[in-house]
Amino acid sequence: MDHTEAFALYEKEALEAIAAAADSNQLEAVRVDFLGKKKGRLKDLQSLVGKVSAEERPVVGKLFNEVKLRVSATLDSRKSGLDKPKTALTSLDVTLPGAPIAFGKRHPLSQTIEDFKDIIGRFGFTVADGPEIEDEYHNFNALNIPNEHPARDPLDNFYLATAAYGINAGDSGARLLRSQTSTVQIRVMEQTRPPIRIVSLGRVYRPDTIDATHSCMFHQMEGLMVGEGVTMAQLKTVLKLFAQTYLGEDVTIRFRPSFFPFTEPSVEVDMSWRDTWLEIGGAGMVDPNVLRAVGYDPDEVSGFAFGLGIERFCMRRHNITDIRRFYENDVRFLAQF
Ligand code: FA5
Repeated sequence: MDHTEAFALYEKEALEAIAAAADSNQLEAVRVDFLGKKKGRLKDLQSLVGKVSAEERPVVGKLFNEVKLRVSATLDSRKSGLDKPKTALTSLDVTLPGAPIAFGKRHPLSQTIEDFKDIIGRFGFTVADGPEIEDEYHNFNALNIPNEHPARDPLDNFYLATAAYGINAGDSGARLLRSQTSTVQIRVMEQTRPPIRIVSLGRVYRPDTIDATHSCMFHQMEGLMVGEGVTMAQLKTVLKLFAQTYLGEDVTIRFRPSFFPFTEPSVEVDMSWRDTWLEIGGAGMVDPNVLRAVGYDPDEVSGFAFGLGIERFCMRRHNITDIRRFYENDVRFLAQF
């Protein structure tokens, strides 16, 4: 047997023996046998190196070292495997007292959404849902926002590359991330006859400049009530009572005349906070054009609608002065709620 064959045989047998060792005692015996320095198989192998010619010796010596290293590395890794504690199942002592586990918490915005559903549910509103990727008809046209309206400007919206959404031939419409939850008003009215009393809570997207009260993704609660004789006085009552229930009796709500294409008359709603006012939503009486677009007769039914910024309510309730805290995922912040 020449030295190449001897090295190969040694390595093969060593690796087999390492794999076959059932415990660390057996593995130690394998180590002594194959890697022991004083006597054993490694010594025999080393003597082969001494027998080759002076020219061959450097090459054969290198081979010897490589084989030795591979065997000892395999042995070390097997040893650390055997040293590991047994699996949790076999070592679990069920009689030991339990260790306290820190429970996770819902995100403050998720908590607010649940609170909103609970409060507004007591006013008789049920929850409806709608897609975050919208077509232009539901985000604009049906809401009385015509083609030339500045709100449709691509710079003020997140339009999507339509090819990515597999738009069918014949459907040339653009798609965008909805800029308001008012889209759900239309989707609900298309499917339902009055009376209607729904809310829809979810994310909306706008390329707004980010600051302490603005984000490019935020949450709104849309509300819609349609039926015979629905009035602006009811709208104001619902919003005032809702805000006071969530924020406390001390909050003052103010209504400012405003304009939305899909309501007439329209108002902006502000809440008192930190000696000033912060806008919390828009609202108004559903525009007759919107009622007609979904096949309702504005002479028979009227309605009110509102869209509230969920972040801003949550900020006031918990005295959070920067909206960006909600999205930073800092557990030190989140764990407080
Ligand atoms: C609207 O989005 C209308 N759809 C509301 C509406 C619904 C009017 C139904 C009439 C009838 P507005 O753009 O004002 O309106 O947004 C409503 C609320 O969302 C704001 O008052 C504010 O509380 C919140 N909001 C708006 N932009 C941001 C933003 N960038 N970051 C955080 N909150 C925002």
